[in-house]
Amino acid sequence: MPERNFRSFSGRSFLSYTPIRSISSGSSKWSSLSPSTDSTASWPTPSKSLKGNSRCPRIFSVPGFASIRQHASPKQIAFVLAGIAFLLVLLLPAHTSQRSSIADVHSLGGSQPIRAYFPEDANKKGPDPIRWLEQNSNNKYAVSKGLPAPSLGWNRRPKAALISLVRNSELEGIMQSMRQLEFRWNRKYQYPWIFFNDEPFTEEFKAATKKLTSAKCYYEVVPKEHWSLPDWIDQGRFMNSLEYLGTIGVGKGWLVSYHHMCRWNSGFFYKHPFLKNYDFYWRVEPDVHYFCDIDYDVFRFMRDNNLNYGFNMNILDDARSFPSLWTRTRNFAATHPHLIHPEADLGWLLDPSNGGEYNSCQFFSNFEIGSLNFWRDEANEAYFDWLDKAGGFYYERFGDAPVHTLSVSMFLPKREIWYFRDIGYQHDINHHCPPHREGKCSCEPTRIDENFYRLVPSESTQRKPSDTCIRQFLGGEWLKKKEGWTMLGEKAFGGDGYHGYELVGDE
Ligand SMILES: Nc1nc2c(ncn2[C@@H]2O[C@H](COP(=O)(O)OP(=O)(O)OP(=O)(O)O)[C@@H](O)[C@H]2O)c(=O)[nH]1
Ligand SMILES: [Mg+2]
Repeated sequence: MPERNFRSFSGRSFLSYTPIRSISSGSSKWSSLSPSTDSTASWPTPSKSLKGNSRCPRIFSVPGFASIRQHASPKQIAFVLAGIAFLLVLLLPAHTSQRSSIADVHSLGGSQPIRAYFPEDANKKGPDPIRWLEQNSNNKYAVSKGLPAPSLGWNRRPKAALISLVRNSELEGIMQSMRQLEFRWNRKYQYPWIFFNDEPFTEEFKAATKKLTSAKCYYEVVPKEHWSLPDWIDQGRFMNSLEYLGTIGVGKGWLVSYHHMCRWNSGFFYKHPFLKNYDFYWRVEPDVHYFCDIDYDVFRFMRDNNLNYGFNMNILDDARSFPSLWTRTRNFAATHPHLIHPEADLGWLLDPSNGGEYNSCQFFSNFEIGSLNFWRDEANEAYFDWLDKAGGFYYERFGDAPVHTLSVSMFLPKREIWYFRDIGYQHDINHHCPPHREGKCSCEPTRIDENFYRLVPSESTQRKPSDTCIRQFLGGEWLKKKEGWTMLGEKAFGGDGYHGYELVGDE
């Protein structure tokens, strides 16, 4: 029996001050720094220095410095002091929360982070994200007004940004998303916003978005070669598929721009030259909602815990948009076994009741917090190229959500994927609201299985897997059914067949 993969928080405050230790200036430590040449001739005597000689600052009159002064020139001492100051800057924690007016107690309350089940020994490897949350969900790294967090040193801020692909015409929508994310999180952390567009942003767009944040905003145009039909695509065949996807009603599949967008989000956004020096991103779409206060630095969380991908909804996609995706992925895996991560777990994406085919589960990628370096890695690049050369972004409607999901699952171990259950979020008809975050969210908590098949049209004959996507991903106890329950029995009484679980998800 696997252990439960979640832990509860106690109600105590995790706020802790780290006193800065004083640095010893004992002469014995300094003697090794003494210069071999005698430079005392150009240096004032101790008696003079005590009287405050202008060439000898008062600090040097501290006992112990006298002997240093005899052996070191002012230049050398200044050099050493500058070195110490530099080290102090590096070692100082890069946060200013204690001076901030923001609540300084950890605020997860009864909220329980859930980790996917993976073997116990893998669990022991590396850092513990749950402990990290216990210690840092008090706005610890919040940036105080007028005091930007230092970006040097071991504790430096991650190079990270909020990124959004958006049209000029979606200004109202992106303003709505920004207002909520700024209020819930970024006003405290002030990560920059980077907006991308396939054409230049208007002055109106720039002025209106800048007004909503005190963080920096950047406006970037997508290079033409990242947003146009590649030369290996047969235009006639593409036009036919647009018509076909339109006829059968696959979401926006008839729009040329939609195909460019899915391809860009799958394999190009992380190649944009402006992102070259960034390591992490949070993807934001227009017209989405963020319901809950987020009281920790999500980018530090990702970095400090070696996490490479974060999601908050894991749901079924409409399988008609990618008929050949699984066959092509399977062929890729078979021909590139060396690129598959040794601890990768694709099991949760395969449907045993359907010959081990892809079950169409996907991380709903309009919400994504991830590592740019993961996408830039050789394995993902080879996979994207494989799909791209096959034309799947144009002859079908390969979405960035299933493509990202398959990539993440092939090239990362599960312990590097994080379920941001605590971040309440809505994209159109799908919404997620965490339980037990009383006073922190403006939404009604949802079931863990809430959005499972909402993207699949009700008339669709698409086969649904026997367990919901999020439970297949989490595994372990999340799959256990109540004794005596059967799917058929539940359906006979009008249920949808997904209410037999022992763990309801509001624990
Ligand atoms: N600049 C630009 N952005 C686009 C274009 N097409 C889509 N986007 C952006 O890409 C993201 C996804 O596009 P959506 O049309 O919302 O696609 P979706 O989320 O699958 O569809 P909905 O469920 O209708 O929201 C959004 O941030 C859009 O603003 C385009 O042609 N140009
Ligand atoms: Mg959208």
